[in-house]
Amino acid sequence: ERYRFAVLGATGAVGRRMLSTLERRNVPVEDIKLLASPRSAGQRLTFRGQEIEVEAVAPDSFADVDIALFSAGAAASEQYAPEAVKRGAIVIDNSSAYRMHAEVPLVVPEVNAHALDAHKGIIANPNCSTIQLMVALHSLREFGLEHVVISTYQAVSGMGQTAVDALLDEVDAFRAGEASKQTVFPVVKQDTHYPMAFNVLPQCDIFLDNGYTKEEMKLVNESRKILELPDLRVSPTAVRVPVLYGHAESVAVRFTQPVTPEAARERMRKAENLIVVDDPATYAYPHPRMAEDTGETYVGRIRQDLGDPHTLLFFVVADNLLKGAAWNAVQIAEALIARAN
Ligand code: A2P
Ligand code: 11C
Repeated sequence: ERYRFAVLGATGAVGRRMLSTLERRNVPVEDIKLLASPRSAGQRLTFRGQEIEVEAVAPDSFADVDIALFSAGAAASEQYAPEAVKRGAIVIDNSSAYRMHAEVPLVVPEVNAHALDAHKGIIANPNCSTIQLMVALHSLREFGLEHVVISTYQAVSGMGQTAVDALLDEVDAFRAGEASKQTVFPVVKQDTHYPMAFNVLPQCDIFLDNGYTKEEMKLVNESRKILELPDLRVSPTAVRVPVLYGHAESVAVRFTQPVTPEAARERMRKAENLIVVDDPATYAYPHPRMAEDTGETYVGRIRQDLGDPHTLLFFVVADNLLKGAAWNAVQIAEALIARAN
C-alpha cells in the first residue's frame, strides 16, 4: 500500500530534510504535497526526480492526505493540525504545540513506538536535544534511571536557517574587523543580543519564571513523558555553541544500582540506531561533524564517576535537524505504516 503525504513547512530547514529523508528511507509515497506560507507559493522543489510546486497552506490542503508532516512552527501547527485531522489525515508534528498534551503520543520510535497505538490523529515529534538523550538513556533503563544531569552544546541550526546565516556573517565580519549586521543570538526576536562567533551562550530559547530556559524544561518534561518516568530527576543546562549542525550533550546518570562502563557499553552497542564510538587509545569519540547528515545517535567517553559507582558519565551527539527532527518524524511515519500493515 502507498500513502499520500504532505509536508507543511517544506521550504524550511527541517521541511527540506523531511523530503530528503522520505527519499533516502524509501517510504511508500503515493504522492506528496509541499505546503508553506503564501511567501513561497510557486517555488519548485524536487522529490524523487520530480519537480513539485509549493502551495500556500489552507485547511483543504489536507483533504486527500493520509500522513502530514508539520514543521512550520507552533502557531501554524495549532492552526492547521486540527483541520488536517478533521479531514482524515494523521499529523506528525515537529513543533512544541502538542507535545505535552495528555492525549498526544510523544514518540522516539526506538524508545516508545508502543505509544503510537493510542493516537487520536496528532503525534508529536520531541525536541531535538531530548531525542538523542532518549536513545542513549533507553538503552540503560534496566539499571534503574534515578537522576540525569545534562549539559548541552547546541548547534545554531536549532534556531533555524536565519541563525546559520547569521553565524557565518559574524565570522566574515570578525575577520574583516567589522561589526556583524545580523544579530540574532541567543533568541531571534529579542532586544538583547550577544556575539555567537567564538563564543558560548548559556541560553537556548527564552527564560521561564523558575530561572530555567524553555529548552531546559523541554528536556525535563519531554524525557519524563517519553520514558514514562514522571518522577525522573533531570538537571539540565542548555548551551548554544558556534557549531552549525549537530547537538552534543555531556550526561551524568545516577542509577539505582552500581553500573560499570563495560556493562553500559554492552547495552548501548545492542541498542537500535545508537553507535558506540569510545576508544580513548585511538582518540575515538563522537563529535558533531561526525554525526552531520546521518540519522544515527553516537555515544562515547563512557566512564564511571570517580566517587560514585552508581553514576556514569558519557557524551552523546546527533544531527539536530535529522535524528533531532526530520529523520525521527519520518521514522514515526514508518512505524505507523508498519502498524497498519
Ligand atoms: P515560508 O518559507 O513560506 O516562510 P525555518 O524553520 O527554516 O525558518 O522554516 C519554517 C517553515 O515553515 C518554512 O517552510 C515556512 O514557509 C513555514 N511557515 C512558517 N510559518 C508558516 C505559516 N503561518 N503557514 C505556513 N507555513 C509557514
Ligand atoms: C534549539 N531545540 O536547538 C531547539 C530547536 O522545540 O522543536 C527546536 C525547538 C523545538 O534551539
